[in-house]
Amino acid sequence: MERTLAIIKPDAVKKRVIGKIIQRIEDEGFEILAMKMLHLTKEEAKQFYYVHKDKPFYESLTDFMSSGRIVVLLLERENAIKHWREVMGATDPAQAKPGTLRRLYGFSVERNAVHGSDSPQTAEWEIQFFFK
Ligand code: DAT
Ligand code: MG
Repeated sequence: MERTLAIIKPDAVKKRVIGKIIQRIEDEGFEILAMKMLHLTKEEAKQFYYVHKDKPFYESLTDFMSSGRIVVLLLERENAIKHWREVMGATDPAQAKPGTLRRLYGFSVERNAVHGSDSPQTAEWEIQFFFK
């Protein structure tokens, strides 16, 4: 069993697809171990995305991530990290495979509906960030 961190981003919350995304999470065999809704401050968004601090999209991304409520979920499943990234699809919704969450609900490479950890180390850090 492996754990990963998922986020339903502000665009998906505004679009009222929280329920559809959570249904998909359960249908894909994930156990939801913890879940909460919160509104990140700009500072918190900057901390969470610190790895991207030198990227040109850092300011815009952290503005977006602090622009509204999000839902954070601690998920468990076999191969959770890789499987959740497959269910999300590619970062850019236009490149994501049909049926993936980003293809279904994402709007742009920045407003792409959902987040998922990308490695066991990142997952551990991100889970600690939200669920101490
Ligand atoms: P992922 O979320 O697929 O792990 P990432 O870690 O490379 O992608 O980037 C984190 C987030 O930053 C991504 O979900 C959306 C935003 N982002 C990435 N590349 C971007 C770009 N070229 N322009 C604008 N936002 C971008
Ligand atoms: Mg990433």
